[in-house]
Amino acid sequence: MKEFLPQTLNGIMNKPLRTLGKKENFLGLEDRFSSYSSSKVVVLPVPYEHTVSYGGGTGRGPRAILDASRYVEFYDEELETELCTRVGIATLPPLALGQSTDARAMGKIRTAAEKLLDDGKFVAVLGGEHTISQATIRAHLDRYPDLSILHFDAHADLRQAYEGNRYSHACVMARVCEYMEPARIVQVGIRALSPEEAQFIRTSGITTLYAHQIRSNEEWMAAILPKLSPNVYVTFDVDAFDPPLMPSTGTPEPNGLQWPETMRLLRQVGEQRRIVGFDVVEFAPHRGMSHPDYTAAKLTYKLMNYACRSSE
Ligand SMILES: [Mn+2]
Repeated sequence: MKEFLPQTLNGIMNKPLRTLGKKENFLGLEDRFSSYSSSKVVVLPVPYEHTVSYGGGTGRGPRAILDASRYVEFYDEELETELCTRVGIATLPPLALGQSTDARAMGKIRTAAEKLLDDGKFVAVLGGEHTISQATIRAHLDRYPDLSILHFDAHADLRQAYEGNRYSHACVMARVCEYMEPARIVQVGIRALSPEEAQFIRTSGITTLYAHQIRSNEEWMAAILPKLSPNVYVTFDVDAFDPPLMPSTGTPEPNGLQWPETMRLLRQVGEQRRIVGFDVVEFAPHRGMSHPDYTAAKLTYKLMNYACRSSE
């Protein structure tokens, strides 16, 4: 397989990096809280949509999350902090991938994430389809060699190929397993997979908490932290959530995660490990239905809050 290699920055990102203003950026922040140089957190929108298998629309995901985010309160009552004015959150324009797909697109996404990490930023990626995570995880692994992955999803995403494409969103964790040991991956909320994927889970050393196990064991969370290394990347497919909470995704599956238990887990990980980066992917907004947009925006800000707590 042709590996996705870093690409040159020319044409992918403007230099110096342009950021979105108050009317377009995450949370609707004034310049002094959202300039690139003064911000610790950088939002990288990646509207990549190429291998839809059921419902489409993930290409519109980042814009809808940014639009909804202006209604999210700056203050987090649980952590008693106003993160955005304290550390700064810059939002980049959507990554310009042109007609690039598959390996070439992944190379560009990896390069963009590496550039932000080189600048000392905390990278928050907004998808786009899940495919993109293989590139952003790779960039973080290069920076944090002990990296482990906390993967929220309804699907195992461990197929070798789907509809003939190894870069399908249904294959993203199989691609990740080609460059890091499966034992460093913890999957949560899984409830749709093939027999081959189930067999891989039994034999590879990956940790998978199926939705039915979560529902039958109140202590399910205790199995997760021991599997995570000090530095953790969170990849969050929004279809991990229960469809009434998150209907705006291409392949909604019943029996999903609820909001309070998900926040409890993320808070624990933020307190006991260091969350070094994350992505929120597979969000596909429905016109005329706003609550999922807001939920995705709130999830993004909560992830930032829990992550920045761990870096203090
Ligand atoms: Mn999924």
